[in-house]
Amino acid sequence: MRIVVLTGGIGGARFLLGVRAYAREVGAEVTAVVNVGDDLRLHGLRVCPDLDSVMYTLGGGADPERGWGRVDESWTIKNELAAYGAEPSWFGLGDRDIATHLVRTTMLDAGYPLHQVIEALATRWQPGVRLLPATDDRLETHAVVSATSELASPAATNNADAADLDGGRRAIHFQEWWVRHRAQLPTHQFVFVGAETAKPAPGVTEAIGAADVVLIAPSNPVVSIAPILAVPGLREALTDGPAPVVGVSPIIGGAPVRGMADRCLAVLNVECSAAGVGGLYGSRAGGGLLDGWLVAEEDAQTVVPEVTVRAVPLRMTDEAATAAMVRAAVELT
Ligand code: FO1
Repeated sequence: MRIVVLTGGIGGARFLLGVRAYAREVGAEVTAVVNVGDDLRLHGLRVCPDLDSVMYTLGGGADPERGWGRVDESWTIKNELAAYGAEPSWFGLGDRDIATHLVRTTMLDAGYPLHQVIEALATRWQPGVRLLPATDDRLETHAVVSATSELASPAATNNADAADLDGGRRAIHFQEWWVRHRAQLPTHQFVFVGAETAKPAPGVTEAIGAADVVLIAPSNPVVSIAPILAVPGLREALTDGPAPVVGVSPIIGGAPVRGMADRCLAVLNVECSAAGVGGLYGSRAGGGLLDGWLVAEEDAQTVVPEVTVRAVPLRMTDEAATAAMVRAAVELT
């Protein structure tokens, strides 16, 4: 059996622990197609938070409390940068983590495409699943916010990409919106810069075409899954492909399992509920994505037109509980 998982964020990385455990039970192969919209260049380094979260989590090197970055981390370089007054001070890279960014940036600057760089990094971490970035090309999630005085100038944030737009609006990088402003700014929309010309990374559409089932992890639908689907050809590979597509709800009882999906859904005027997110993805029969939608027992009444909905325990308390969710998702089709 071949399983493809669309994933991003820390919840997505933890879901993959269950996918890998289930795959080992049944002898399946897993390909994870990972969001790159959170990626950024910082202090000259290319940082890929979602790819690294998956790699460290599956490789046993993630910090269990923070969910991002390395366990047993030290912060000497961060403190040294702060002593120079180097911005941004609101986004910290740990010393161990920086080694990953150094190797990655060196390889990218030498001309290797991102998917080959990830393959090389994964030889150390042995994640047990094939990791593919959604695209090798630049695709960055930006938030279009009201240009209030809370926003420092682009120079002060070291965000050369922050763009002043018409009508007193400004587009800021996702990480500035998420980490610096904790998703609290008045926000009009998200844009996926570079998406129009991005191509799926080699292997992505092929993996989807050869899959027996495609799972959408319980990741943030707006800033983790939507940037993947924004890569031209990727959504079509899912909607036109032979494999059933089953999503797992990131919302339980009207609240995100973790993170700030509620703030992101509000920007799109989508209700923060299992039904709201299921409706956002939509049914494959109706031109959307889903054949099946796995929700929590609390949300057993959820209806998504033309989608098979099933309710099971949906908390990823440990690997066995998560593997049971994955089994339910696979068996839903
Ligand atoms: N999240 C924070 O809240 N503060 C940070 O300083 C921070 C640094 C950071 C460095 C590397 C990395 O891979 C992730 C990092 N994150 C940090 C997490 C990240 O901002 C988000 O949680 C993800 O992008 C959302 O999936």
